[in-house]
Amino acid sequence: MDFNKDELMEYFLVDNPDNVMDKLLEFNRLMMKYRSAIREVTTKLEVLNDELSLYGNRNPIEDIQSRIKTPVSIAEKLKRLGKPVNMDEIMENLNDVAGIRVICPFIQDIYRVADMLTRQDDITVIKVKDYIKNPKENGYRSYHLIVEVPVFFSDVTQPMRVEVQIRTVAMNFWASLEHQIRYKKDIEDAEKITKELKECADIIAVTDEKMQKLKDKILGEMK
Ligand code: 0O2
Repeated sequence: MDFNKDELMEYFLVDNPDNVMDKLLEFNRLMMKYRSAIREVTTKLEVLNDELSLYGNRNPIEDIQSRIKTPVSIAEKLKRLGKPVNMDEIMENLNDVAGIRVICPFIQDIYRVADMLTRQDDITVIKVKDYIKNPKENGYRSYHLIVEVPVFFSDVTQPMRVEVQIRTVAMNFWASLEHQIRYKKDIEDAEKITKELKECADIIAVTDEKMQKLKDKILGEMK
């Protein structure tokens, strides 16, 4: 991607060349806060995984990945929302600056982990999108939560928002490949490709259901 100087200044939230350093420091501080929020939520998930693995002899969480949105994506999303690009607008309008992806073996694990996380006293649920019960038109399946978690800094306790996407290994397989080849891209023969990707998503969903049933049969529903 090529950016001119004005775009670069805007993307890094610098509104005046005289305060570049101040703005960069402020931006870094905000990103540090989001990274801290990721750590808080990740630790909660790791604790749940450790505890549940003691009872069930298997891990309900296979992997936890996280990322902070890049400055360019932050600025582009604010622009898409018709908002000015500055720090206050980030905190106010963006729910996914801090993102955590939780990969579970089975569909049941997703709801168990989501339920146990959201029942914790210091977690506030801001939004839930169940793209498993209500898949997107293109076949995308995943359970999305926006949560707020208090983070304790030296001088203040701040509620920070984190997007948590929870999905099975199979859903993640589809979403990762679809993201690489299709999501948000203009492509030729889009209709046929969209149909084929949807077919793959549906096959994967049936497989997930079957694997869940096999697991219940062999290990029991509570494990
Ligand atoms: P990236 O590049 O992954 O960061 P909202 O602001 O919550 O009302 P939004 O942001 O559209 O609306 O939320 P939604 O629908 O919950 O989607 C958020 C994220 O889910 C996306 O982030 C993707 O990571 C993922 N996602 C949603 N739909 C699809 C899809 O069809 N395919 C794939 N592969 N991923 C999807 P970003 O920021 O759009 O993208």
